[in-house]
Amino acid sequence: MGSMVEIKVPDIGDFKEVEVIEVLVKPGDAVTEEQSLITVESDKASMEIPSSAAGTVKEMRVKIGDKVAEGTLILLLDAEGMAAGAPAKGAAPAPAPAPAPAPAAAAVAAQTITAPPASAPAQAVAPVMASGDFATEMVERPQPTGDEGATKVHASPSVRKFARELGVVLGQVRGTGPKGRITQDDVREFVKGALAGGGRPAASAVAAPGGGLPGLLPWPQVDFAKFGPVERIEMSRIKKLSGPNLHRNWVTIPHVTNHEDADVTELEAFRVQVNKENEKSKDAAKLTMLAFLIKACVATLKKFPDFNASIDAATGDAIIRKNYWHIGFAADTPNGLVVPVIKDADKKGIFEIAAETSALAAKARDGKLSPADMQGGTFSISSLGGIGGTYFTPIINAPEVAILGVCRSTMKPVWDGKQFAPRLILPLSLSWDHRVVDGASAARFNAHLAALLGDFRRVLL
Ligand code: CAO
Repeated sequence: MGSMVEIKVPDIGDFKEVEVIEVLVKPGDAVTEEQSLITVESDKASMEIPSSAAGTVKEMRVKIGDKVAEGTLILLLDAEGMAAGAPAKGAAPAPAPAPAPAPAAAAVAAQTITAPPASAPAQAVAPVMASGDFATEMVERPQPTGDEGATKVHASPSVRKFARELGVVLGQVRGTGPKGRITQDDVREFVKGALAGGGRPAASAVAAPGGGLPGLLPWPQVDFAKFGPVERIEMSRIKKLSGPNLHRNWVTIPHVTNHEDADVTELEAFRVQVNKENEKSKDAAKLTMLAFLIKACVATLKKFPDFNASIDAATGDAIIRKNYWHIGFAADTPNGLVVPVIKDADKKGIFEIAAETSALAAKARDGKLSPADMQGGTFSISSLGGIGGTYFTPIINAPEVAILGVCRSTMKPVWDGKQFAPRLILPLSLSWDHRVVDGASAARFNAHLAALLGDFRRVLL
């Protein structure tokens, strides 16, 4: 048996009095911590207010159309696993008395909990995590997310997320909520209608490649079984989540990829030698090329800060440079691609980075990465060096603006001015967002990175 807690509107920044436009739960519903409870809207933005505790909704204290402000009681929650009086996560340090409790609530030990502040910036994260694992997501209207097709639509973050999960282009859905707002039921009805046929091919209902873009043909509907035996394999959860994110990034970011060769002859010899020296040591992690690459990328990003940046999603007209260097690396797992992040790579040594990448890669393969392991990246590296290949064009991991693809180093004859000498050449491929950087800076970035890898002492300069 839990205790009764009050969930209130947290500090919502500049929004003094906002209207409740959606109530996402009802009495009797079980809610998890951080699950969205209501959507509020000002004249500029809509925002979901999450729960700061898990439990069962006992009583709603707001309805659609109510005006709320910081401190307004949203609902009473029969919280799970909390002794009465124990502070919940996100609780105000000194619980204030519940304002005018309803008789039913007054009978129990009411406890005030303020939902976590909604001011933390919503951030798209690594592919598998993108599309809304954040409880609170600010949506400026009109918001050019690209998932609406050509039409501006009016929908809350949870409805947008729901539509994205189903691959529905919101621009094609008719909203029946207040002021034409699209509700979850509208999306559901749209999908039902599309699946039932209704004279409309299902492919036009879902965001098949090019969905919502004018002039593009619907995705071909082919009965493959007519031509031979087939097998249908459900995509893994990771693939289902990462696919739409990769698709959005590939379609919406003007990618360009610059290729470069780095001469890593000395660096590889050094790496092999250190690993040999530490062969018998239990403490020293095995040094990997990836760890050196992460360190060299941080040094290069410091010199070219626009590559360690994001477009200001709220306005679209500013670049946010990040003064921290969290480097994501693509990890291949049996279930698909994930991108764990080495936080503060600038502050870590190469042994530490090597140990951390191998621990995170192992965690990824076991499917045990936590959302925190994959958040906050500022730049990514996708290394296929252990597998092979020459060059490729990696897809930028939005909202980052660049990604480095690395292939397998091979011995090549390189002209040294007098003769061809055998050198170990590492192929680098940098994809970058042409809205933020340009080809000249990308070429300089690559040249600098290659120079650092060619003589790693330069990283210290
Ligand atoms: N050139 C030549 N050899 C390389 C190399 C390179 N660029 N990079 C790694 N290798 C070698 C390593 O030295 C190692 O050899 P030894 O065992 O003899 O020392 C071997 O290849 C295996 O390395 P690894 O790939 O297991 O380890 P890593 O630290 O280099 O990479 C990780 C770790 C997580 C990046 C890797 O396991 C992985 O998942 N790579 C795939 C990433 C991916 O899928 N990207 C595509 C994204 S787009 O779909």
